[in-house]
Amino acid sequence: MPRPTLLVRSALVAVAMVATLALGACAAPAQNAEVDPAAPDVGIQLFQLPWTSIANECETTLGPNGFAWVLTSPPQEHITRDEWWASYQPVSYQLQSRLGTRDEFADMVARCDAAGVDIIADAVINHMTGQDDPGIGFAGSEYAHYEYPGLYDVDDFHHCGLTTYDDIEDYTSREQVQQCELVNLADLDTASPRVREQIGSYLDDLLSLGVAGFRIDAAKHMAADDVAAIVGELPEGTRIMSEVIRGGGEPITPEEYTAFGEVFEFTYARDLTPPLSNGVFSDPELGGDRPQHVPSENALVFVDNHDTERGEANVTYRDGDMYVIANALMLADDYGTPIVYSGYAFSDRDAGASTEADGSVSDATCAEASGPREAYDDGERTCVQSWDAVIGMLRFRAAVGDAPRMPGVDEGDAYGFEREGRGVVAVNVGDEPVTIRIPTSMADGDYCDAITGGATSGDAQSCVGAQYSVESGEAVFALEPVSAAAIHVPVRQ
Ligand code: LM2
Ligand code: CA
Repeated sequence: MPRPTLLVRSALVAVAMVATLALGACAAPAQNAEVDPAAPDVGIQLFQLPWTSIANECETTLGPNGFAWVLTSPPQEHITRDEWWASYQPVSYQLQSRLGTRDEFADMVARCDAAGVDIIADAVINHMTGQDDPGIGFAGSEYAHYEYPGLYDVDDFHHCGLTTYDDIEDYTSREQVQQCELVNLADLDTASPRVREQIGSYLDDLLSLGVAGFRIDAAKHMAADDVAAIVGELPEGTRIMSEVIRGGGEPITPEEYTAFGEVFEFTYARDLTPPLSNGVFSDPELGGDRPQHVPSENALVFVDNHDTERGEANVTYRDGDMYVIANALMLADDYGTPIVYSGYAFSDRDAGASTEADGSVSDATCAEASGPREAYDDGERTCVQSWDAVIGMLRFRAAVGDAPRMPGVDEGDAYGFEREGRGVVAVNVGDEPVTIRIPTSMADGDYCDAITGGATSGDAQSCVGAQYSVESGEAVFALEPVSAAAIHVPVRQ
């Protein structure tokens, strides 16, 4: 679908070109033929952001800057509690939550679609709330186990003896992982035709509003055959993103869930981030699929998400420039489909997003943000989708397309690699400046740094931020401590 913003952008480009020529700024290297941009593929998880705010983000930031899709928080009616994780305790399949109403959800999908951005809804279908106090909840609603009596695999409820979240990782058998109650949540019997039908009509309802697909929450806790049967009834082309945490010694593997869609590849961040603290980089398996990972076409890769930023993630918004580096390396890579994460600052792991007096989550805008802050107040949005570096790396990705990732160069605490003939990325994770030279078949000449703002026009003629050169087949980057740089061939708007 053509994007309404294209015309506006071309007009801006034309103005910028005239201005640049008038100023006599250096011209782009003539040898580089322009390449057609790769189709946008990068997603953004907008954690606990209300539907009306997401709609605005699509129009102002996500569409114009080339994000392809948004992962929302769960839209289902949920228990009334302040913690963010109330969203993961649904009480019904009505689209009414503290993130917005059904009408607001529908409006968001339509407006994002018009901006060229797909909506992926987080579908909590493994369980309903385990909370049994019918006095709490949205007015006029009942708890699911009252609303849908008989949906549960009652026999499987309490025999596991697991009571805390940490216990999940201690499951040892398939039965425990898939049929036992997850942290006291009422596990649905997803093998039952009636349950499948009920879940299917919920997903159909979301599709009728125009969503492009679903994150399948807690997919690991449902047999792959059950998920396959449920999503197999959905229209062809529905995107399915299963959350299957890869665990050491776990009986359930992400590979079981790739037959019907993509999976979140948790191993990716576990490999990507340790070198950021020890400066010891080594190339992943290049030129194909990676060991210990699902095939690239099935892989969703991320630096962190709402769970890992509260747990295993080595790098989060708190790490400022190092977080930028992690995102830059991910977005420069040729493996998987990246999903960038954008949440809010917290010091209490349970703290929900800021709310209004009526309990609904407050609207927020990211129009002003351009990079990480030194410090955040609790509740402040991180706005990663608006960071210059992230937006610059989306342009880098559009420019490099499917060019292969070349062998990396390691220089002290710096590291970088070329996407053959189209772009080069370099990072310095140490506390000393480093100059790193990376062989490239890009034409000699000067290039604008995508991390610090790119070019004022689509033709890379005048740089907003830093400029780096390619000399005699080497891209040369003089990098300050904890910084990143990325250059690429010009890309058509
Ligand atoms: C997920 N993926 O598989 C979500 O990404 C994750 O955020 C969810 O956990 C989990 N699965 C269930 O959907 C979150 C949160 C938990 C929270 C649950 C349920 O990380 O801490 O558990 O949502 O709201 C909470 C309490 C826990 C309690 C449980 C049941 O933290 O102590 O268990 O509710 O009342 C006694
Ligand atoms: Ca289950």
